Amino acid sequence: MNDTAYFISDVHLRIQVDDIERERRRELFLLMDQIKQEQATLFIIGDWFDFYFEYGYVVTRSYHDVYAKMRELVEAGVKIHYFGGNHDYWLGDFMSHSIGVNIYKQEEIIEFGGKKFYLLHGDGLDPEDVNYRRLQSVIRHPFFIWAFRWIIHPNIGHWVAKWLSQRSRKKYRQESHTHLLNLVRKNYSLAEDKFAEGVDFMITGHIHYPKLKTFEDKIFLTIGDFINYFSYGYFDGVNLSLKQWPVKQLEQRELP
Ligand SMILES: [Mn+2]
Repeated sequence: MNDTAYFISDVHLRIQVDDIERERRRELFLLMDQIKQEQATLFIIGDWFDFYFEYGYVVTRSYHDVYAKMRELVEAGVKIHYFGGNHDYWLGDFMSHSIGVNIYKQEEIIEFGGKKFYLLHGDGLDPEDVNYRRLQSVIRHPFFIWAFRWIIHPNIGHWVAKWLSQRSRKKYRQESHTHLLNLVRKNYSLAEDKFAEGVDFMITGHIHYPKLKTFEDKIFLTIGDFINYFSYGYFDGVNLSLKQWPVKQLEQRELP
């Protein structure tokens, strides 16, 4: 173990595995191999999975290779810290005990390599997004989770998830850079509050728009995604930077 770390978010690993998804996983696993070789720490900043729910004895079969890869890293001594996003908030025992990942359901300040990292996926940060906040309080309510687990058949749960994810994908493609950059900027005042409290780096995801902004010696980073940008945060023990994983057979957008 050393003081280097990778920050990945918004991979949105899909329930439906097609050729593009297989290629995306191949690239992700190469990046994970690099993390393993480097004996770095992996921070997942939410929406690693497009849909994630544990039903006691049952887990989603489309992710079996991903579970195995995560386990491989853990067994090789890599620490994985996994912050739930709006798509994979329902992390449970399987992830923490069977895979051996540290799970976080809320924002957290983590000290690593002598620095303070303020980490969170970043959904629900926009105070104007009243609808989302309302939805969030329903789908994270213990009663909803209980009902989803014990009343709705897992296949139906997954169909609903697939349908919802196709809808949000369509909506996503229509969003302009100006709009996304505005969403990013809304986080700056929170970042500055945290910096005043002694935090060195604030790292989020969710917006799918990679952006690193320096505030004197502090840094705000929103990671981007592993769908269009294949971007990630890298901490070398001293500095935090925004990088891109060079994919071979997939389209890759340049950093904005
Ligand atoms: Mn998200």
